[in-house]
Amino acid sequence: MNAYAFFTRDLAARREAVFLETESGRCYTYADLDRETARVASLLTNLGLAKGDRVAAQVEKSPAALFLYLGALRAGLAYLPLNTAYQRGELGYFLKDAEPRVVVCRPEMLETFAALAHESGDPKLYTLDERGGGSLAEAVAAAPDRFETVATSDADLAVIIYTSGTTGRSKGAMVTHGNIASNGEVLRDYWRFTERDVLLHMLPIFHVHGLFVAVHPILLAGAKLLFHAKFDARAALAALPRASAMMGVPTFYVRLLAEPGFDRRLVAHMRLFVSGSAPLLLDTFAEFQSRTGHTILERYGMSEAGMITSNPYEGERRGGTVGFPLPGVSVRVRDGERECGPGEAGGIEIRGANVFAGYWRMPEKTREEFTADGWFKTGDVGQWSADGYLSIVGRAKDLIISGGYNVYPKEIELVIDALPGVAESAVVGVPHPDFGEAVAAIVVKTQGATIDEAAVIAHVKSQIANYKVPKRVVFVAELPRNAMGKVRKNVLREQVAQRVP
Ligand code: MLC
Ligand code: AMP
Repeated sequence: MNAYAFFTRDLAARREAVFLETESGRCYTYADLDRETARVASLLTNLGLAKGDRVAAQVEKSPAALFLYLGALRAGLAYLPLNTAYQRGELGYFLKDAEPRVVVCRPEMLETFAALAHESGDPKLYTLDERGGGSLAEAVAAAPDRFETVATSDADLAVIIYTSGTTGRSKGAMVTHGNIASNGEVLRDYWRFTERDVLLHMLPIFHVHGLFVAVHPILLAGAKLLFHAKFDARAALAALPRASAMMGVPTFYVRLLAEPGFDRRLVAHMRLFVSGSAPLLLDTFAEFQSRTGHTILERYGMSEAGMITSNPYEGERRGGTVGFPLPGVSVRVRDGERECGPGEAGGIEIRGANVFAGYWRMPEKTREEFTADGWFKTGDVGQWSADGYLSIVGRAKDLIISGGYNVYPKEIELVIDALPGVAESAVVGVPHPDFGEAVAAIVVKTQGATIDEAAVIAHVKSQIANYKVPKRVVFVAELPRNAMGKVRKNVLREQVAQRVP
């Protein structure tokens, strides 16, 4: 079934209910949702796009941006959300790889996309600004507001999400209608969303946390979103009295706790706080509990699989763990071919209707990431407790998670190494009070080179997304290596940790 049709199957009964309210108080009902997504779907279909064709968007968060996603879903097209921090080089790769037929961008990026379009199959370009204006808005406004939702099967492609790779090359995770429909329903039930809920939505909508987890259960429940363009602790304090639930990355909770006004009284009426995308530190978990009386519910997920495990709604929410496998999701922890017992660390492998269909145009890579018996290897290292709670104790993949965004060291190292005066570099993640982990670079200069920290930072900043830019650059005479010649990143991490931030 088409996931949009599934999410909105009870829409007729709640047309006048509010689906989304913006920061400025503008409300969109479920009837508006129906009309706006119909317009988007009509426009895209009338352009000649058909099932499986890609629609890419690099736009600011706005109701129109959300309707673009849901309209594409409704038309059976594959939506390709792009982080607004991505720069030209990153975007060029995604467009070439995914070959979208339509690209929607911010007005100020039109020239960049026009230049890239020539090398990537000449997609039709539209603009959309943060207020919902632009050429897309004009075209959508003129399109018919009725649309018969395109029938799709569970296996049909709904979204492609690019995740960085260990080699520096990004992979497009192919997420299907069946994946998002099943995961959305499981989360609505597990976290008990009903039409009485109001979710404070401050996450970006170009990754699965803000786009799927914080939207699909709301649609299914007929609940309401308080839809803010971005996270801001003060704005959250002002909005929380009207909310019943909130979702965020750990940095949101760290920043809320830094606000003196964030106390028990302000959130006494709240039903649920959910954290994910990165590890929630035990300190944050405990401080939140003592300050507010609420226990944050931590869950674990990834682009390739939506949500995988969750702490319970009722029962003990245990800090430092990500809870139990969600209904319909199988999780095993293995050391090689052997299943690990409680207390033993191993690779987390998963199976279920939530698991994606593979990497876009990378059959080899897809095969490598699945076991012979069909389980997806997450690349995370986990451990069971005796009573069945899963903890994430490490990552097999060489990944840094900063403020909930993933950064692969290899990608940054390649950029730094290209700078004249750099002989080689190593990038590691180090503890950071706000972002959990921060990117740090260790650089070896070529003989006689005069580059400094500012030069390296400026160079990286000019090439790739800002959250990937090292917060600190340290110069060393040589990189520590093991007997195999591999850089000993653990050693570097310890050496650099004291010097950040
Ligand atoms: C911003 N900056 C960051 C950063 N975010 N640096 C490191 N890590 C980050 N996450 C830097 C910018 O480069 C900029 O630097 C400066 O901070 C200010 O930028 P900003 O945009 O004003 O920052 P701010 O609004 O404070 O953003 C911080 C944040 C944001 C935590 C609110 O990063 C955020 O919304 N993160 C959520 C990420 C997310 O949704 N992840 C879900 C992935 S899905 P300069 O030098 O340029 O000024 C997933 C699966 C799952 O993981 O399980 O959910
Ligand atoms: P992404 O590829 O952006 O979807 O990020 C997915 C990765 O985020 C997972 O593979 C984990 O490494 C990490 N992650 C998500 N949730 C948690 C969590 N609660 N605790 C620790 N790591 C998490």
